[in-house]
Amino acid sequence: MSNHLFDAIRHSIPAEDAVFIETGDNSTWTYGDMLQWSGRIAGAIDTLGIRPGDRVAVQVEKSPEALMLYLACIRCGAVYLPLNTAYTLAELDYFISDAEPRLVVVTPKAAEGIKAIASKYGALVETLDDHGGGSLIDLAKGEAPDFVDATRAADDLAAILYTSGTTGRSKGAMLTHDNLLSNALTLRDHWQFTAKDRLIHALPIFHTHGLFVATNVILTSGASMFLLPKFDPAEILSLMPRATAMMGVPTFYVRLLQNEGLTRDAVKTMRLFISGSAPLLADTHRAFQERTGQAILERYGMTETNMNTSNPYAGDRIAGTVGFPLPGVTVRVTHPETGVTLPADETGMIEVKGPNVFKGYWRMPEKTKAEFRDDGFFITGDLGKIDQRGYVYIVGRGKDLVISGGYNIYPKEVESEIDQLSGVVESAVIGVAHPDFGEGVTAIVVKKAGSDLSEQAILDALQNRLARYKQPKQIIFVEDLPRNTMGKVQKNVLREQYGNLYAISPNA
Ligand code: MLC
Ligand code: AMP
Repeated sequence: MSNHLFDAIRHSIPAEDAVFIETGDNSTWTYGDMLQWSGRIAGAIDTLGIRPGDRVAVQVEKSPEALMLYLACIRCGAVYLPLNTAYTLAELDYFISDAEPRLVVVTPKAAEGIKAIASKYGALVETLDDHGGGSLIDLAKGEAPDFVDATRAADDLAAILYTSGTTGRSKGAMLTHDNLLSNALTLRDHWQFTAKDRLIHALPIFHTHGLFVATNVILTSGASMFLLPKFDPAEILSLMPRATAMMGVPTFYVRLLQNEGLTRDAVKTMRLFISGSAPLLADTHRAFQERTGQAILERYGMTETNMNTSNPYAGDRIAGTVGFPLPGVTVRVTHPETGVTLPADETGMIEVKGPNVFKGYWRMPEKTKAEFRDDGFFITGDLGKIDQRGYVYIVGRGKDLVISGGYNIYPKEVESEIDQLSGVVESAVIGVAHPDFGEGVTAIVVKKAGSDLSEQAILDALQNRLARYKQPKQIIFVEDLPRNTMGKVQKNVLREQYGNLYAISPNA
């Protein structure tokens, strides 16, 4: 009997009284607490009748208990399905209808709205609040701490994470126990994490970065982390003298640089700053190194593949590159149409193969097939090149995607919502360079003749339809959208035209 991922986590525990989590308000969770509470919650889930392979959808605030719920799902064999706390009810309806979870765990304030949706699909609803209370925890308190883990093989599903689709609705990326474990072990070794490390964890825990990269690396190292509810530069700077590492999106580094407290002295216990999820500007990399003496280590990954490449731990961390393929991962650059592998320094489609690559999209065999080559390589949709030394560069995107503060937004989804409004002929949503978020979602809208639709009216209409981070930072009205001879909207022309909309500050 073995549980592929959780057995490895157990095996990495240095001692039951070793610290796993410290929160901003100084409460401490040991590894023994982790075993007990993930066990009790696993027991509660099991008592509710959830069986291995059933999905458990979770939309809760970040807390130690929320991480225990993730681990509980792994232990009882349920498939963990985390959802962004910013999603509106309209967005949640789709995820619940598509994934058909047996159980949905939400905050008490969201419970009423969710119950109406969950009942349509026969799902149970339990709650977990921001302070570690709620109906699920009440059930867990009545359970024994020594849950017997469900047997799960390497290829069994551990999680489904939804990623937005370039066309139509979001797709659920199916991640197996071994996708998560193999990547965590590779990263642990590559970045030299040990039980002595203490990570600053200020990322959300509903995405690959905060949930798998950060949490699983800490668990498989037997290390500890400061689990912070959100990114707050002052709090992070005050914790830094007790920490050794931080993982963040580029916006973290841009905002830290705006703080005078970021000095060489402030980071003297820190051995590693990691950035990913969006491009880190070479200027930010240089400014950070000048200020702190430390070179940010940039890596590249995605929901479907976990982490693919990383700059070296020892060796040149080159600004503007995402480093080398990780051990066990093969990366190639191909001609986007023919699939033929291109020589060094030529730009094409980045393709990836390895134990990190997901099993496919949930109930979408055709979409899965379309994104894999016959020899098993996954087509990432990112355009890049590999130089003579083997460093990988991401130079653009073959997919129409905006990345804002590390969150992905598919323009098509925003355009569909805007185009439905009366008074709108059509719209084009683009990402425009933004000093804080990297890219700012921007909508270019053509109104019907005589319509008095305003920017505010459009934003108001989107309020309950789209998560806040997907909503345009600016809306621009135009007479026509630029089109090529095939009639396709030329987004590159729009990106150029509005490139200076959010003036970039010199140190951004
Ligand atoms: C918040 N807002 C955003 C936003 N985050 N708008 C656009 N893009 C974002 N990312 C909105 C808020 O709703 C608010 O709206 C306004 O912007 C300002 O909010 P804020 O208080 O400044 O935002 P904050 O809470 O500080 O969040 C910013 C952030 C956060 C960058 C810290 O977005 C974040 O933690 N991002 C990390 C995302 C992440 O983990 N990505 C990993 C994906 S996995 P208003 O108007 O109401 O005030 C992946 C694979 C891989 O990509 O390789 O890792
Ligand atoms: P997601 O679907 O949220 O997992 O986002 C994955 C996408 O984020 C990738 O396909 C890339 O486009 C982008 N990404 C992740 N890391 C980096 C990076 N270091 N540099 C540039 N883009 C990145």
